[in-house]
Amino acid sequence: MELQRVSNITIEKFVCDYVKENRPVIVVDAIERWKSKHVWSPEYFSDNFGGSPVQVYDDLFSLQTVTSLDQYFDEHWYNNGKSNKEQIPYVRWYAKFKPVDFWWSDEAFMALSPFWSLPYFLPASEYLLPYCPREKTVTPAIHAFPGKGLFISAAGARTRLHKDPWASDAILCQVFGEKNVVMYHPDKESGLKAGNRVVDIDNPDGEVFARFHEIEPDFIDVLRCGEIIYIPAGWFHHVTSRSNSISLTWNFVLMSRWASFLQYLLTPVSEEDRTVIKYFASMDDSK
Ligand SMILES: O=C(O)CCC(=O)C(=O)O
Repeated sequence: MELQRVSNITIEKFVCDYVKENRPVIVVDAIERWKSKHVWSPEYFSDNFGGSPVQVYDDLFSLQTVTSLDQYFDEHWYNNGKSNKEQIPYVRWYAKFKPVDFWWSDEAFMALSPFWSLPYFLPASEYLLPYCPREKTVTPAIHAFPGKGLFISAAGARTRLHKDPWASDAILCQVFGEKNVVMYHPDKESGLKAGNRVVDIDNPDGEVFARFHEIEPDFIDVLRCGEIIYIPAGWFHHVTSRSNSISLTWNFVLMSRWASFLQYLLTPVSEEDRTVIKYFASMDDSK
């Protein structure tokens, strides 16, 4: 089943029909309002950030190495699938989300900030993560958000099935290329997870995930260039780059989601996740 696609949706309707209902959706007409097509290209990225060190991951969230963006482009992007690697590396170039020095993408985000803005259907205020009370406003184009990053991937690179941390929702803006997206409702977690392992849907281990073949995805779709997908908390998603691809992404928790966020905080939260939550729990304009 394909995801619902909407356009010209008000913030109120988006929050009421999708955030509160925990329902994924694709918004087709937000990126076109940015009027900044020229910056979302490998040429622009190479000219402006080619020498920058970027974080290169495996097909989940294990950091493999740090290289320059141009080196990633040369080895994987312009190689047209000639790389023999079974697993195509993936640049997840995150902005700072915890208080440690690292090769974050904050400078690149600062340079890109004139060219995009908070998508028109998202609230500018009343967030728990990053903390933003009613009298202030926040935008991922400028401010820190958990999981905010530039995702740069060669054709075939994938992000294996997972659900996002911090009981947070995610936004994925497809600014270059296309991605296949497969999604499973949070209720299906028991058949998709075994301990800390999540099934690899492209290559399921039948012994560990014995019930997996009985579980149907709720959505299978293609996220096209110019589209934005909203991934609500708890939804499992598996994303594969159909072509070379650039996406902008970030996570958030709206105040309207306080009950599920509180419930999550009452579960055993890992030290790593706790550090991130603490980092975003106060609104500090220097971030
Ligand atoms: O685009 C991808 O490869 C994965 C995106 C994702 O998992 C997310 O936004 O949470």
